[in-house]
Amino acid sequence: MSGWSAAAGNPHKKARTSPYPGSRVERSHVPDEKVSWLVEWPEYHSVDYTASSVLARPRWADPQVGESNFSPKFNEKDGHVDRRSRNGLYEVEDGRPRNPAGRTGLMGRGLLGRWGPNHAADPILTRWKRDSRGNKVTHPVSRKNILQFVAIKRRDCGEWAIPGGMVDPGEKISNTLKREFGEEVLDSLQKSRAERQELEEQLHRLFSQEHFVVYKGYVDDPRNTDNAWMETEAVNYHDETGEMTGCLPLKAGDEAKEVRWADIVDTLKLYASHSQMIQLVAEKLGAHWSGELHPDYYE
Ligand code: RP5
Repeated sequence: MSGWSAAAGNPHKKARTSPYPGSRVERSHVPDEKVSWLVEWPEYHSVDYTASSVLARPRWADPQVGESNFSPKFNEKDGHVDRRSRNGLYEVEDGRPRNPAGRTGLMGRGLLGRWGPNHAADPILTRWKRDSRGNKVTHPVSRKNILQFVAIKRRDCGEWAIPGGMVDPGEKISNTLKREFGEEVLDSLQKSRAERQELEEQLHRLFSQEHFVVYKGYVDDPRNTDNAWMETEAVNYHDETGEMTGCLPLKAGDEAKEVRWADIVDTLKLYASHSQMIQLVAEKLGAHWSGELHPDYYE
């Protein structure tokens, strides 16, 4: 399984952007060649920032390192909190885990609750794009069929994204995938008990069909810091005939501004490293991904 990988000479980028999301905090500048911790950089100084919403200790956040009642077991399953990384063992320096993808210009946790990996799950629901007669639409250049996936416009940054979310402590990933999809894409939390039950049955049918794990590991997320980072498991559920998804009542939930079926093309600009995950799905299903259109096509 490929995907984002620092080793492949692809240093994280979004994890070095400023200002830090939801703040005016500027990260210190980290050039590409100094991202890796293996490159010595004695003058490296990163800005220390943890958002007040995290310091207020909601149930999903750890205490500060050094607090007397906090002795996390890094690289282990720590009670219900999974502090293992999908990218292998990570270093811990002065009690703080070190981002396996390298420097970010910011230490502390920013907006992330956990020191070390913060685990998420990303459901990628796909179907073939069809014309009004129900025939699959082919891209004029690549001659391959065009796929669509369910995308949300995130409320926090306005970027289009896969409707993923955080894994609750002790929660099974299969449950997170279904729960997040229901909340973000079908607005399940606002439905009546009867409507919710109907949606759950529909979701159960969709999510229990054959699926494939697209990617597991580090996400180049703009919220990452030197000591806290996002990891995900992205799973593709594909509706080959389009029958199961035809009457899916899409409605944006709390954390989304909009929801829609988006055509999969290489020009998609998506949140974090979501385009790489979507590309893997397109490749796996033999669908269209890239193909420059001749300018005449638009005339
Ligand atoms: C990304 O953040 C993951 O790939 C997932 O889509 C998302 C989870 O965070 P929230 O949407 O819960 O903020 O890194």
